[in-house]
Amino acid sequence: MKDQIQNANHKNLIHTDSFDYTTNMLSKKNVQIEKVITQLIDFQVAIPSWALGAGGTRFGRFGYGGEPSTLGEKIDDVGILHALTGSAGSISLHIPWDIPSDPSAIKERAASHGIIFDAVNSNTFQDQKGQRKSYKYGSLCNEDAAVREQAIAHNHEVIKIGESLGSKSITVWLADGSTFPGQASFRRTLDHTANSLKNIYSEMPTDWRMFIEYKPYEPNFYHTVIQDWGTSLMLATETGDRAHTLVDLGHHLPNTNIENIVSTLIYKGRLGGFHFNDSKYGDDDLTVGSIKPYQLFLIFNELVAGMENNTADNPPLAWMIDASHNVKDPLEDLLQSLDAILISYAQALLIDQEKLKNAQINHDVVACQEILHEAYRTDVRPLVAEARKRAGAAINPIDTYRDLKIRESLILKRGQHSQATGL
Ligand code: PSV
Ligand code: MN
Repeated sequence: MKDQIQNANHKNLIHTDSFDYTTNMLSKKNVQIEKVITQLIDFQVAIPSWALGAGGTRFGRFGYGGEPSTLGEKIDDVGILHALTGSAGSISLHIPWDIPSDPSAIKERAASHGIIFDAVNSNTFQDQKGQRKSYKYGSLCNEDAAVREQAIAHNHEVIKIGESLGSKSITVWLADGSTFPGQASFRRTLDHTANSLKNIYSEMPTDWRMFIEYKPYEPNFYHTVIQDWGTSLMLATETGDRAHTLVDLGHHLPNTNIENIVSTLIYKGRLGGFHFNDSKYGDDDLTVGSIKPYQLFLIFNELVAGMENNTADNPPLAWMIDASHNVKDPLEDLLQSLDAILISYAQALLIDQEKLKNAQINHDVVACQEILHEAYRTDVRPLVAEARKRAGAAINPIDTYRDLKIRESLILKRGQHSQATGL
């Protein structure tokens, strides 16, 4: 595949000209282009094992031919994404959807694509076949100690599976909460959750980190135990030094200032990672950058500035895409998301942080806005393409994916009706 990608790159007649133009223009503005390109090459985003098949809504699911039906095939698909972009170098597994039956064989298969294992995700939001206790009324928060113990044991098991693959973190997302007023005690469910998280943490290897994800509603519609970043931060702080808040872009009420949250969490050294997606209304899980690209840019501005002024020693961030839906080829969709992430990151890297700081100190509001727009309105796509090219990946991943007829060959190999595990 590497050779085919290089052949496709040779046929691209526009890239060199547009890269030359961009380099010329940006170097006159004192941008350190080589530094930006290196940062883009180094930026790696994890692909979730559950986004490789067609997603669905609660009303239906429309399959896409050639979906991966085993964990090995999912890893091969991430391999395709990584070969085309150079920036999808890890996979994040959801357990029990993707339990490896032979961890060392799976590890080897991933290594053959240059892929490592990112955070493992536990699942106590669904009941599994043969499960002793039900999570219908919550898991780590449940009033019944036996349910909590089962959910804690599952998280310990997930950590063990992660260890066998070389993962270094666990992401805990809880659906726990209540759907009607009065159904549950806010205080007791929070208390049970705090104790359960501490228990999970106590058995985590010392070089592991725990990411605590928050979400305001869904599947519960009245109250969610970890409803917002404040609750997540409070729990992370109580749980231990290696517990952090995870921000999923779709897990906010409309118009929430997510960039402000990001900045505050880095300021406190407690931002663990990110789930990228986009949304119009709720947790829509749409392609990154498809609805609010300016918001994504503003978030990256805070990430870049925050990590450059990392006074609270925030550890390196874990990046993951958490999006899937019904109407696009899932691999093309992920290619679009990866591109959108790198474009926003590149734009944020162009912001003259020193100039912005001075304008802020001088209360020059117009200049502040102009500085941001100067970066946001720059067409950075040639820089992102150059980073991919230098990483041995495709200048234009989607065109190359289509030219190489990758979906067609996956359908030939796996059939029209193969179905990926997951939601
Ligand atoms: C929940 O909405 C979430 O964002 C969590 O990260 C889950 O693990 C993931 O989606 C998959 O359902
Ligand atoms: Mn998520």
